[in-house]
Amino acid sequence: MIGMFYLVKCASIILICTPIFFQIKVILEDLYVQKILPYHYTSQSQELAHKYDSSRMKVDHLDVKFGTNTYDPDPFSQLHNGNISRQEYPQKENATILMLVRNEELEGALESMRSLEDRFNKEYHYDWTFLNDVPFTTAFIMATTAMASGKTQYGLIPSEDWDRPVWIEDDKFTKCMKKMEEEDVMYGDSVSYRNMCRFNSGYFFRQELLMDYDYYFRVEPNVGYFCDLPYDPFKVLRERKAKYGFVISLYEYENTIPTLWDAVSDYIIEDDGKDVHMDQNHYGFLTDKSQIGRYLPATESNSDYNLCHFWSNFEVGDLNFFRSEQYLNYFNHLDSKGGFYYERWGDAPVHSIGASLLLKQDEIVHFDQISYCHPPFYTCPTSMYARLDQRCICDSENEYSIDIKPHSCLMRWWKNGSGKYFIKEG
Ligand SMILES: Nc1nc2c(ncn2[C@@H]2O[C@H](COP(=O)(O)OP(=O)(O)O)[C@@H](O)[C@H]2O)c(=O)[nH]1
Ligand SMILES: *[C@@H]1O[C@H](CO)[C@@H](O)[C@H](O)[C@H]1NC(C)=O
Ligand SMILES: *[C@@H]1O[C@H](CO)[C@@H](O)[C@H](O)[C@H]1NC(C)=O
Ligand SMILES: *[C@@H]1O[C@H](CO)[C@@H](O)[C@H](O)[C@H]1NC(C)=O
Ligand SMILES: [Mg+2]
Repeated sequence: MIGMFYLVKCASIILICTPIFFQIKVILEDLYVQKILPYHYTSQSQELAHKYDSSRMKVDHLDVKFGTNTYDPDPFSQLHNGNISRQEYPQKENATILMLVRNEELEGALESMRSLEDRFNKEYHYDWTFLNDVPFTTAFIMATTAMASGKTQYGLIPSEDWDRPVWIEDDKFTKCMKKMEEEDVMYGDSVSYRNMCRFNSGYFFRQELLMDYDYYFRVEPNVGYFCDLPYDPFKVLRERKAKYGFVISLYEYENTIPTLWDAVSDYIIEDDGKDVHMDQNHYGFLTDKSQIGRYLPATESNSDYNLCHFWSNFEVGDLNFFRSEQYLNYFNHLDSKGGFYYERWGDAPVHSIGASLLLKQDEIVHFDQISYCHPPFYTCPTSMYARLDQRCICDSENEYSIDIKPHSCLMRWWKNGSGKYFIKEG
């Protein structure tokens, strides 16, 4: 009976990429903690489990890698003599993997890390940078450092880069948020989600820890990579002189951004051709609404914007682009309208519109052979040989495989963006 439930649950979960381990853990906790074992057992073992934390949980042991599971209360004592050097990959780019994450998402963070390490980073040892609006716990730091093949660093986001600015009016904000909640807007009732979106739109690239790098690779907790990466995406950007790379493109929910396009149009008029060069950019990708094959745009929009955006939970980008005066002007213009709070503007449309307006066409790339999953959607190479060659674990014909589904903007990218080509073939 339990086995049956477990199997059914796993089978449905495998389709998307929510870590199976997490599901199992929840089920086990349910069974053992709440239903079978009396409470005092768990509290006793909790106590025991944490008895030696003060000597074990030390951040200064961080350059040590665990080789085995160990019960030694001080597993570092013999190892920690300061000479554990990791092999450097010869052609490493000036880049870091970047995760904004909450302490309570540790397991999801590890799941994502394990996947990216296996599929890519174990060969390269790129640094991992973690950002948080509250201090990371020692447990978080230790576990993520043990999972990383590269250096890890942890940054605390200053309040002025994260929290609601004082010029957002309290009453108006509360009223707008309430309205969005009533209208069932996705994350419409969340203040922290708004902070996160504004941070990702205008502040992540200003964090001190990122000043030392040219490129970043954004990773979220609970994502996965279904195939070996066939190339170093940082190197692809550098060699092509590109500034932004994506894998999935979708239509945005218009009710999160009712006036975003007004703000953008305003910005374009004000810019007056200084930074926005219509003859070289991807304005057509943002505005074309024609039928593609059998498909009209999946969502009707009330402005010229067709709602297409790069799904920004995956991004590989050039930090210098975001740090540029051009992008900052664009961001400041949008920010001044208050839509990050009075509405619920996401960083995905903000990055996508910014990149599409300010970058030249060949400065944005679609990473065609990177198989990526953020529930509920994923991409998977359609070529069987690519799937074998890259040890893929995905089905390109499944309903969640998004590339050529009606709610994907990829076909529109092929038509009105940079066209269709294969990165490996140049
Ligand atoms: N530190 C921190 N990270 C957050 C917060 N809210 C969201 N995030 C991170 O921001 C990213 C996007 O959040 P997520 O919940 O995945 O949103 P979704 O993918 O749009 O459903 C993830 O990397 C989260 O870990 C927050 O309040 N604090
Ligand atoms: C660390 O190991 C390397 C290579 O084995 C050696 O060349 C180096 O001298 C060692 N450094 C220390 C501080 O022991
Ligand atoms: C890496 O990038 C940063 C930011 O652009 C720059 O300051 C630094 O000099 C670069 N490092 C190397 C080794 O090129
Ligand atoms: C999109 O591409 C098609 C085909 O090349 C072209 O006819 C159309 O004008 C483009 N749309 C925009 C808005 O640029
Ligand atoms: Mg997410």
